[in-house]
Amino acid sequence: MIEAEIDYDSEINSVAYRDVLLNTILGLAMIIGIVAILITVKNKMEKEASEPPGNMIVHILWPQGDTDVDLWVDGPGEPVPVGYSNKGGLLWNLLRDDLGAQPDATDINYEDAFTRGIVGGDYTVNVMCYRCPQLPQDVKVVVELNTGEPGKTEMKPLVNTTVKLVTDGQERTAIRFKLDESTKDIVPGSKNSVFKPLRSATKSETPHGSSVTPPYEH
Ligand SMILES: [Ca+2]
Repeated sequence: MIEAEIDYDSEINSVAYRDVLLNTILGLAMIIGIVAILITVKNKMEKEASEPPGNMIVHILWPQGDTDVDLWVDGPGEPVPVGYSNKGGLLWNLLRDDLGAQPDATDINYEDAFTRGIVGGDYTVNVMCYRCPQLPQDVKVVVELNTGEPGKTEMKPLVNTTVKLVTDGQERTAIRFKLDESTKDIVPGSKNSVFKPLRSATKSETPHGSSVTPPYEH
């Protein structure tokens, strides 16, 4: 009886084909998995980037140039007004102190401050010419409130005004108002700009650029 001749070449080719196919499928699965992870991370980062880091938000913006304007804010329960020498309070945080054209990634001059939570009570927003070689300086002041549920952003505009600073060292009150915690809005008739000094109310009179690290902040 003659045994059937085994086709070893065909067997080897078949095994090699299965290996290649398996590796290809595994490779594709890995690529799909990595792409899915990257898309998830990207969406998470975009979501986090679009959410403001607080509830009440104050932006000040002044013209390009080597001019150092400061934002000062005060609110209910804040023991000491928040500004460049006291960046973190109980209610407010100043995000950064813009020094003008000194070490800066962009030509834009702006400062922002944020509250943690929506707290009813009296608020004050001041601007000050710390170093203004060019005068006058028109400082745009915008106040917004994020009223969205946690994780959602729903911005409500509260104030949009411009303050003219005419002398070096001048501090002016841009806006004062009372916030109603239940309506999440300004109490009608409470807006005014009667001057209330904030910088002089701080315990520290740290001069700009003198004592705080990193060196580009003060
Ligand atoms: Ca400043």
